[in-house]
Amino acid sequence: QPPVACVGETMAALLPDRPGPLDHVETFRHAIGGAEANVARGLAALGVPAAWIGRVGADGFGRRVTAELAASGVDVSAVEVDPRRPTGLYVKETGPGGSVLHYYREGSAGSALSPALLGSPVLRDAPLVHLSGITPALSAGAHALVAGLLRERVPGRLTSFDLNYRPALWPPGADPAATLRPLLDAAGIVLLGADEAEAVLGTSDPAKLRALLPGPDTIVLKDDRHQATALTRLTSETVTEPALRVEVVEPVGAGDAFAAGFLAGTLRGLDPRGRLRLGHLAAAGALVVPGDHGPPPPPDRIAALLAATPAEWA
Ligand code: KDG
Repeated sequence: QPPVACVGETMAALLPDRPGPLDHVETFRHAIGGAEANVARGLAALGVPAAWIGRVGADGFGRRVTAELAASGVDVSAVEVDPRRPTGLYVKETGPGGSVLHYYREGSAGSALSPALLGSPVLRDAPLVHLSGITPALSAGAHALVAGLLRERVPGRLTSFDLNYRPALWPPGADPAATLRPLLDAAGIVLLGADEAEAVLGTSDPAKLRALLPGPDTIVLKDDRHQATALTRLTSETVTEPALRVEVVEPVGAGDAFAAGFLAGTLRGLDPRGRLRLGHLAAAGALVVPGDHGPPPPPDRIAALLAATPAEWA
């Protein structure tokens, strides 16, 4: 079975050992992070073969990215090593208002993604290509790759696009809405948070969103951490499912885990409610840890919760 292809930049991540301003932090844990690779990891944890396709520098951070993804069961056979550019990096700062990611990724190997990748065999055979709104902000070449993948209609191939709006990444003078809207509209499955929808599309009203984005078969609108709604075109059905209540430690990565669960459910042929539930289950695992990736839910718990009545679920 060919792996799902998740395309984007993965960085080294430095996670502080305590909350507070960075100038007071003495010790950081070396981890890795990147939205699309987080999805690949989440898929692999749910038993769905997944590949991460991206670029790293010929440096220790890059070797760490590739080794850690491979150790998580992600196919890294299509990863490119750039001898001239460094691996990107982000440093997380955690405070009472939440987490801020400080990026050190301009001119990184990952930001030099380009349509040269379009011929990659892993991409050609993938049943699903997963992309996000982070990549088009990185460079003109990265934007062209994402646009090319969404435009290219390959029979039997699904595309999914997580809006992942990161205002800090867009250069001054850029128009993120004008760039992102056609990309969202070209995808088969779109995932977006209500706050991001407001910021980029000016609305989080499901009917208005659908009018702005007539293209996707499925739009998944996530309302903060409380619920998610799937708008499916084929059945014109709208299904809303509440999130699981968990003790949140740190939310970064939960959206990616949700996407992994939703996509795994889609590939397994679950109905929209089951897809949303698998998304919430995977997200719950990421919410209870300080890093981007939580422990995968045990398969028996997944099976029980997918079959739960509404009262047992929420
Ligand atoms: O979704 C989590 C990501 O935000 C994090 O892993 C870093 O990819 C990242 C980004 O660009 O923000």
